[in-house]
Amino acid sequence: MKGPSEALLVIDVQYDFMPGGALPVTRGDEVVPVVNRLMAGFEHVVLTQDWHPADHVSFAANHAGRQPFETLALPYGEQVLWPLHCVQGSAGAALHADLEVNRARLLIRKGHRRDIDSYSAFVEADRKTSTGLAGYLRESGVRRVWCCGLATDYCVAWTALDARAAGLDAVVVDDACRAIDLDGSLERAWKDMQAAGVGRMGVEFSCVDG
Ligand code: VGL
Ligand code: ZN
Repeated sequence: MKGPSEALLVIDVQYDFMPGGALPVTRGDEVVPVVNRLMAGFEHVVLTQDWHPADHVSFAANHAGRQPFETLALPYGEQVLWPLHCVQGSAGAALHADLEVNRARLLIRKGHRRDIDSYSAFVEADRKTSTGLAGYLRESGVRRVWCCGLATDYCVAWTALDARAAGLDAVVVDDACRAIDLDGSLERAWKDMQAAGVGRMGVEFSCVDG
């Protein structure tokens, strides 16, 4: 069992990211049993939930003439425009029913401000607004986070990079994630994570005690 200085961050295991969802991640459903198995090895589990208002700035439908997967220049930088997804309270925003949510101590909802997207569980896309997660983990004595869930190249990668920026050790459990992979985004994400000192591990090794 991983002890009090380690936390598992389970990112966005929600129906809209599953096959058939609004922003489907290929084979995204396959992570559910893997994540459950990982969770069993951690006393400290944190979940995140992408949680947007219907008029959110990241939705292509809220910008006249714009299509999903185009990019748009916003005051805080370039934003990918997404299909409507994870709207607060919708069925698609719900966490997967088979995910063992009762193991979690904390659930962080992100992307809830209309004008700012948030891939990262730590800092929103303006790179200024904090979710409070770094402070929570610090006050809880956590020094290393293990990241899994959806999607590898967006919310998982940004979370792992921000964990490093917050002074935490970070590991991504590769086979407990699936990617969107838009225009080479997956390869870029791994390069950035490697450069930032994010570890990459398989679930078998991650389940080994210590
Ligand atoms: C995500 C795109 C938009 C994710 C969330 O969870 O990776 N990606 N919102
Ligand atoms: Zn989103």
